[in-house]
Amino acid sequence: MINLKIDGFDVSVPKNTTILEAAKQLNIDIPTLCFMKGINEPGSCRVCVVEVEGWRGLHPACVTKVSEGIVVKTATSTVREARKNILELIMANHNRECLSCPRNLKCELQTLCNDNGIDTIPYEGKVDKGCLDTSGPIVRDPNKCVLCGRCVSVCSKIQDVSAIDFAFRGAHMTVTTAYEEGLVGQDCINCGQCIKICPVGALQERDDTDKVWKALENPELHVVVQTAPAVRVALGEEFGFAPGTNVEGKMVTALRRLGFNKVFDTNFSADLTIIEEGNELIERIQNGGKLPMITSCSPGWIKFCEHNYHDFIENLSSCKSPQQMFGAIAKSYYPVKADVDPKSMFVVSVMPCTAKKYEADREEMSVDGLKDIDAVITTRELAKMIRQAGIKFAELEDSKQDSILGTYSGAGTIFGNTGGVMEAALRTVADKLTGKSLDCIDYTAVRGLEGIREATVNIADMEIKVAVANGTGNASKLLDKIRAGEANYHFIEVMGCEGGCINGGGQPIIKDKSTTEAVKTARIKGLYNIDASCEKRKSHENPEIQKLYSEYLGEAGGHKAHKLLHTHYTA
Ligand code: HC1
Ligand code: SF4
Repeated sequence: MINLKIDGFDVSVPKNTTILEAAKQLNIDIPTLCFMKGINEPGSCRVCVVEVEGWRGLHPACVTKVSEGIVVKTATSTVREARKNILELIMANHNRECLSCPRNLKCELQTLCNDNGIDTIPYEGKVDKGCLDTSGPIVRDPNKCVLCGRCVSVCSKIQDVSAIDFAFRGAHMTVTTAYEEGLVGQDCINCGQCIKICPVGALQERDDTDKVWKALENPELHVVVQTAPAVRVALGEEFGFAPGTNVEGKMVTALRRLGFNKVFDTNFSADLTIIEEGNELIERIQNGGKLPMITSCSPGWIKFCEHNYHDFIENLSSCKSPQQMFGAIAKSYYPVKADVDPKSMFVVSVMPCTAKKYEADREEMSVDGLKDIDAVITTRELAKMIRQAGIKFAELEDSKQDSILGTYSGAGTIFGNTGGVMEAALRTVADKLTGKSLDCIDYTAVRGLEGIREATVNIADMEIKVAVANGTGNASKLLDKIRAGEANYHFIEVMGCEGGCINGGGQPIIKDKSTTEAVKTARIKGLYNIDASCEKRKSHENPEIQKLYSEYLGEAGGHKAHKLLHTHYTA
């Protein structure tokens, strides 16, 4: 252990610990704009500078390792002056339109400036870094970028995409795409992980709330909404609830108050996905189909596969995602039952995911010329609409989703967690293959936050080998092993974001990034708690799903199901 003193207090930490980490042990929070443990550790912003007695100059705490006996000071007048100066320099080259910035009040730079007494900007010299990139669901504003490099790191190291990088030098340095073209034409998978990690408002999702308001105000339209599994355990964070709190009942009430004709649930169509996907898996296993079958509900993952693992396209399940299945059913079965013209249907999704905006606009995602989904808003955008409508969310009473696309099982709920789609599928596949209703339905081996998890499940005397990957960087590692002949499976679940949809790019911004893992864990627990409390915990036991098949679809994997619920990828 290394012994040192920070701000007059003794602390002992292991060798190779940084001063920043050592200070945390004493509950001293040294500010930084660029540092993200394990992801981005460049020491570039210099906001974390500290003094060390006997050492010349100031030292960035995030990259300076402790040594025996050193005496560190984190808030002397020299340090405070330097920190202020650094922030003033950053602000001199920053678009300071805070009031109209989507990150207003959740901006790390704004907080640092407040905390460090920045009241004027003594320097001039703003350099124009180019236009707003509005080419796709991810909007980039180079004039708000503080060059911390977090987005570059998450995109390359975690997602294995590298759609953005530093370019140019000195005052002209910027984070941009290849040839400075729009993100939409790049390898970008629209996952939005760069938005979540950005300390300022340089990255945000395309705002589709106006589109939804207009539809709600149009008396010619029948506007229905679906909410993804992971939204209900995160939306509350926007209104002061602890991460993981299940605010489903209040969310449904709020959506009714906003004026939606019907409030439905993506959990319903997640159950539907399991019926189709489970059936497809059994068929592939029994009839020598392409294995491993890989889940297809995460649109960031699909785009990643199309760009980088083209040889696995046939492994993808032909099932549309629950978002898209919902839209197809909302514009076919529902209009028949509700006596509504399918052409007057306007289907809105509330998703934790920015890539869902892209998925809804894909050419494949329509039936007979009708788009499955008309507008997608994120959890953050829904919170904004609720605030715009003056709804006091925390005070709302609970209410329940509408029938006939609003009932769900626990299996549909856990889709939002990494491993959840796999577990939901196994619950149904095991019952189908054994012809029994099994009691053992908690497949804990596929739960957790590890990047890749593997298990072998014995069902009806068959050893079914499964794997779960979360974050496209982990998907790369897994698929590379398969390519090299070092691993093989029957069934793989891939989710584009680490942790699954609970950590999607459209979820509430976690302002204190050091709590990210705890927030993810709380949201995951929130969904498993809902699952445990559900009366039905298997997708095939959902009575509304049973009715949909008996009244309308016929057989799982049948002609009608194929037309509405399946697709194929060719890119
Ligand atoms: Fe997801 Fe899915 S789990 S992809 O994360 O399969 O977005 O929550 O809605 O479609 O159900 C997202 C979540 C979501 C789909 C489902
Ligand atoms: Fe990279 Fe995802 Fe951001 Fe695209 S959305 S730039 S893939 S992190």
